[in-house]
Amino acid sequence: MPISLLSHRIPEDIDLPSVTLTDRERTEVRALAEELHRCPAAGQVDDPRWLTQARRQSCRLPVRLLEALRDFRSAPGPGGYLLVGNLPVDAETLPDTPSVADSVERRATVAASTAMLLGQQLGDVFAFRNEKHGALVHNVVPVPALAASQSNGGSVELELHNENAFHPHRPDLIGLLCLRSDHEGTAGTLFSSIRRARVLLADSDVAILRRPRFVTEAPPSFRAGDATTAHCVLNGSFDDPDIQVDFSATRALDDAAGAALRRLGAALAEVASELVLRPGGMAFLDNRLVVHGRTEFTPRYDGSDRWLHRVYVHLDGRPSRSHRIGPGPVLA
Ligand SMILES: O=C(O)CCC(=O)C(=O)O
Ligand SMILES: [Fe+2]
Repeated sequence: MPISLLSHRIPEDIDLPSVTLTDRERTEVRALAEELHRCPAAGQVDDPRWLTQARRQSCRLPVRLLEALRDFRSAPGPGGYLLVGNLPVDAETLPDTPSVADSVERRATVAASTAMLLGQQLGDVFAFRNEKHGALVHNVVPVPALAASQSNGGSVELELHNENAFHPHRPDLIGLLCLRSDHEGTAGTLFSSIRRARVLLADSDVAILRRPRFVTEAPPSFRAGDATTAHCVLNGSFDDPDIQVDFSATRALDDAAGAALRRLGAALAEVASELVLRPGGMAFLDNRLVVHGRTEFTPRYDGSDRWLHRVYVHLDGRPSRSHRIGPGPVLA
C-alpha cells in the first residue's frame, strides 16, 4: 500500500500535481539509491564523484517519475509544486531524529540518496557555505534552542517566505522529503503561489511591488548578507510575475510600499494550502513562484520528532559561477 502523502487539507477542487510510486517503482528507486551507497566515493553525498554518479543514476529513475519531474521543470502549473509519494523511506531502520542546530546528512543513506536523485534529475543540487556547513542534504528538524525562532529548526508558526529570499542566487526549486512526521501528525508545510494570488491584487499594488522599494535581511548565519540593496518583490511579467519576499525579513522602504506588501501577504494567505507530509512523501516547490512556511507543532525531542531532508536546486548552475567556491556546488 502506498503510504499516504497528504492530509485532506488541500481544497478538493484543486487538481494535485502529484505522482505516487507503485511499490515496484519504489523498489526500483531504492535499488538506485543503494547502488549509490557502493559508489567509489564511499557513499559521501558531498563528494564530487558521488554527485556525478548520482546525476547519471537519476536518468534511470522510473519513467513515470521522470515524466513528472520533466513536466514540473518546464510547467510548474498555477500552484508551482509537485508532490511525489511512496519514495523509499523505512521507518523501521531510521535512526533517532537529530535535534541539534545545523544538522545535515552527508552519508548516502537511502533517504539522502533518494532526495539527491530527484534533485539532480531536476537540475543541479547546491548549497551555501554559510548555511548547514555547506552540505547538500539538510535535516529540517526541531531544535530546542531554536523552538521560538523563524528558522527551519523552530516549531512556532513559520511565516511565508521564499527560500533564502535575500540571496541573488537563491534556489530555483526546493525539495522536502519527509522521513518522519511529528507526533500528532499535524505539522503542515504551508505554501502559496503568486500565480494564484495575482488575480487578487490591484494593478496599482503590482506596480509598486515591481519597484525597488524593499529590503530583505539575511539570516544571522549569512554574515555576508546584504540588507541594504533595495529590491523589487515582484519581477518579470506584469501578469505572471516571479516573487521575492520573506514576510519575517522583508521591509518596505516607504508607507505605500508597506501597504502593498501587506495586501500581498493577505492575498497569499487567502490562496495558501497546507500539506502534511508523510514518510516517503516529497514536495518540490518552485521558489520563484511559491512562498512556503509551516504551522506550529509540539516537538518532544525524544528521537522521534518530525524529520525532513531538504535540497536546493538550480536549474542552471552557470549564473551563480562567480559566487561558487571553485567549480563545485557550494556558494559563498
Ligand atoms: O518545516 C517545513 O515544512 C518547512 C520549513 C522551511 O521553511 C524550510 O525547511 O525551508
Ligand atoms: Fe524555508
